[in-house]
Amino acid sequence: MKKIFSLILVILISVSAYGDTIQGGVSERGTATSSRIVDKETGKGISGAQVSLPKEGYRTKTDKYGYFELDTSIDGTSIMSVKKDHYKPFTMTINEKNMSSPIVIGIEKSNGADISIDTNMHHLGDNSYSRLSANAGEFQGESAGPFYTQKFMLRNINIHKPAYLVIGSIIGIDTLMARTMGQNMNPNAYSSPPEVYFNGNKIAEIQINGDGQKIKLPPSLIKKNRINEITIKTGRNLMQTSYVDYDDIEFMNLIIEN
Ligand SMILES: [Ca+2]
Ligand SMILES: [Ca+2]
Repeated sequence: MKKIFSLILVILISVSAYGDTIQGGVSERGTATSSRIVDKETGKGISGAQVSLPKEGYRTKTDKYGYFELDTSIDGTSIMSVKKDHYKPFTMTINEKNMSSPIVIGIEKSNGADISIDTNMHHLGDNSYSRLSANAGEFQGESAGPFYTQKFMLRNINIHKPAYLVIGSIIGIDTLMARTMGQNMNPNAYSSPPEVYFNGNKIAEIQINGDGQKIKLPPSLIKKNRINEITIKTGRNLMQTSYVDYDDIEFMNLIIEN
C-alpha cells in the first residue's frame, strides 16, 4: 500500500518533484515530556530556537539545551514552525497524535545557495468550507483570496544545477487524491488541485497535503540576477457549480534550493 502511495505521490505532485521531506526531519523520540530541537549534523541541542503554531497564535522558545513544550491544545492538524538564526526555517504538519509523545527535530544549517522567499503562513480560499474538509476548524483570520504571489531575486543561482521550490508545509487541500489518502473526510465534494506557477508558467499541481514538497524549476524559465515570481492558486470545489467555492488551504515556508 505504501509503495502505491509513494508512486502516486511522485507522479502527481509535479512533473519532477520528490515526495520526501528534505529539510530537517523527525529523527528520534525525545526524553520525558519535552520535545527537543537539535542540530541535524551534530545532534546538539539548539537553544533559543523559536517554535510556533501560527494558527493557534502560540509561540515558545527552546531552553539552553534545546528542549521545549507545546503548552497549548492542537485542534486537528496544524503547522509547527521552527526558526533560528543561521538555520533553514523549518516547518512540519502536526496533530494531537504525533505530538502526544515528545519528539526530536533535527534542523539544518542554512546553505548559502538556498533562498528563503517567505516564512509566513498564508491562507488561500474564501473562508467557506465544509466542517468535514481537510483541516476544517483550524482556519483563523481572513482568507487572502484565491491566489498568492511573491516576487524575489535569484542572485548567484547556478543554472547548471537543478533548482527547486520547496513548500515547507501545506494543509487543507481537498482533492480527490487527498480524500483517497484519508486527508479529507468530505464524502460529497472534492476540489481541483492547487496550481503552482513560476514566471507565469504552470509548473506543478499539488494533489496532497504534506511537508517538504519539492517542485523543480524549469531551467529555461529561471531569470538569473533578475526578479522572478512564484504564484500559488488554490483549487475550486468541483461539485459546486452554482457559484465558485475555492478550496481553503494554508501553507508556510517557501524556499528555493539550488
Ligand atoms: Ca471554500
Ligand atoms: Ca480545504
